Amino acid sequence: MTAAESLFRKEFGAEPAGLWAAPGRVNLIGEHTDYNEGFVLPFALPQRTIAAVGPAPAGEWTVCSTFDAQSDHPAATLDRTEDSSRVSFGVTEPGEVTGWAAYAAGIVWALRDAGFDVPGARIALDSEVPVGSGLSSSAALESSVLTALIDLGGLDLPLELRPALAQRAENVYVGAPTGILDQSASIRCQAGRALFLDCRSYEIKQIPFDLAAEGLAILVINSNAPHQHVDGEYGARRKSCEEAARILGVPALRDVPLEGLADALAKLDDDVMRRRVRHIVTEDARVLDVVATLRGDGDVRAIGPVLTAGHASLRDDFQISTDLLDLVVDAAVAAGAYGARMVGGGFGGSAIALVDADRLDEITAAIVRRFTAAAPAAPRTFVAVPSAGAHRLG
Ligand code: GAF
Repeated sequence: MTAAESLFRKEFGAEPAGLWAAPGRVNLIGEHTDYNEGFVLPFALPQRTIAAVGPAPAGEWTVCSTFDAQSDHPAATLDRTEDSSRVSFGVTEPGEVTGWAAYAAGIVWALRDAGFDVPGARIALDSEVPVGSGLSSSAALESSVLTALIDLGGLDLPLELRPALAQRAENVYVGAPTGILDQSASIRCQAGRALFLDCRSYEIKQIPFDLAAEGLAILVINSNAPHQHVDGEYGARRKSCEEAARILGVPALRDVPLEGLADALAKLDDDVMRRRVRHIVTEDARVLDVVATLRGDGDVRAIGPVLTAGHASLRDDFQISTDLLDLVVDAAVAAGAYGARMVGGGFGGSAIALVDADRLDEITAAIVRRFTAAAPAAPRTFVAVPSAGAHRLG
């Protein structure tokens, strides 16, 4: 029995009507390009949030979880604890429910705001996605609740429209100005594939991504430094990109082609803004480059240097890496990884490394050695296997 199911029984003294799961994600390449209407290439993790859900009277929702509720900003500091915490709410407006429960209340709000008759529900949540690790624990929570409420209420919301609704919950209800990457990954990814998403049209292509068949693996290294958007750095990056697009006279930075980069940079006075633009324009090109390699007949290992170049761009131009993430990337490449980069929003969280499967232990040990010489605790590491998006378990 899952922890979510046991929690449901304990809290509500009944059996849930069903179980729904939604995964965290790794973004192979395409960081901060989502809110610039560009390209991303995530895949879903086997780690997921599980929601055990049962009916409740109309207009009543109760959520309980194995998360710790003491948090000003749940995305940053949500954590697993022994104790559950429980929050009940009726029809609310953005901001009324805070802490981790805001993600669930935000989904109820966004569904209702879109005109859906959302069924009352009791929801017990447990998550395997490491929190604050840049692996999208908040989107996993949102997507598990969204999928459960849609199924429970028989709501007619096609898969392709779900990520934008979950993003709205996060932007408007929770108040985090994030893009659509994480919710798209959690909802639309498929096992054995990476999701190539155009963040303007929401058009997707499922790209076969079977690394094991190539003798390769993606190692995830969690730096244990919770990534945080609280200090406004994420919002500041977003503003700078939007301001640059306005000055350049384009709808979004996605509209600056790589060949037009030098001209665009020449039109910007501010050095910081030039760096932000250079990252976004080159990052979109890197996504297309990696997709072309994965879809071609060539060697998948060729994506390695593109990943490492993406890290350099996040470090030097977008300026969102940390010393520990830089150290992880350097150590991985020095130990023989084909490429490595930090993933997610930045300022902490995780990095990934593309390695030969038969050198996994050796390369992991080398990274851990370098890391522990510089940090108080060892990083948490695991191999990321491209897994399924949100679905009903039973
Ligand atoms: C965070 C955000 F939630 C995403 O929308 C995306 O911008 C990502 O940072 C950076 O690529 O995960």
